[in-house]
Amino acid sequence: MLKNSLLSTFLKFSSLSRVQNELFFENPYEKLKQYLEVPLLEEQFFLPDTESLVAAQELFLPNPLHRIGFITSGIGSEKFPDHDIPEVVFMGKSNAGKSSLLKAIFTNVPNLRIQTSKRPGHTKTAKFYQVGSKLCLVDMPGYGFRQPEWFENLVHEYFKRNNCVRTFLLIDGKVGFEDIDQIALDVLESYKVPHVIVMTKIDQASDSTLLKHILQLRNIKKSIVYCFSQPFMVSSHTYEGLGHLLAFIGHITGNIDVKSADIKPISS
Ligand SMILES: Nc1nc2c(ncn2[C@@H]2O[C@H](COP(=O)(O)OP(=O)(O)O)[C@@H](O)[C@H]2O)c(=O)[nH]1
Ligand SMILES: [Mg+2]
Repeated sequence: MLKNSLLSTFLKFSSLSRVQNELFFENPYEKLKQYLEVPLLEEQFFLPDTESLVAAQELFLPNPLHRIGFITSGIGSEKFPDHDIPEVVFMGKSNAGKSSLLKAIFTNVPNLRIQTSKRPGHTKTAKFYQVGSKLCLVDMPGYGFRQPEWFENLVHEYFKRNNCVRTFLLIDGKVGFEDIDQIALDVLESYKVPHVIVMTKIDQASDSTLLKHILQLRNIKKSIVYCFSQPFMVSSHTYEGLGHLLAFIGHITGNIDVKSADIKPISS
């Protein structure tokens, strides 16, 4: 089977053999394709090869020369790091799964604790995590229910800096895209920040629900300019789809050259 051959290729490539889970390498679109006679996406632009998936996994493995960890948190620019490392930021409704995604990404980093919560509104500040000197991931408070009163100002202050190369807008795969997410998209469009939609919790949604929500996104994307046309799908619990997402992050931050990708890394 494809996933077994991917797994053995990974073991051959990697000196670290720290496989989180074979689902890490899976492309969640594959299992949904079988239900449709027309392509699910007009085109799938981002299809990393195995080498890129392996490189993506290794980018998020720490070593003495590549420290991965928390740097700082804050609600205003005086607390934001003063560096010129490319940043990607995770935004989304409270409870969409932002902190869980960070936790999954950093699963191989010992002693890095990321708080997740069943209670919406747990994250109150922007939290910055460095991946060596290669890139920085930012966990934002959620919008919507129990949104902190300083949220809008925080977003404004954050985007005033020029570090952000891409915003990941997380949508709960069981819930789909809601009116409040449209407001968030409009805000990102107004800041002219490139963004991409990530469907989370795909382990909890049935295939038909996921299909419905992916197709729903097709209509939304017609009216926007800065959104990458391919949504990602991921589970932070099973790691399904995580490899593709990490390869994308590696690519857009100029750290992994994914040959087939029809998007420009920041270095170009
Ligand atoms: N089954 C499942 N649950 C998830 C996933 N991601 C997040 N959750 C759960 O959703 C809740 C909210 O997650 P959290 O990451 O704190 O959301 P945040 O408010 O966006 O940071 C927690 O109970 C998580 O365990 C996922 O991929 N699969
Ligand atoms: Mg959170």
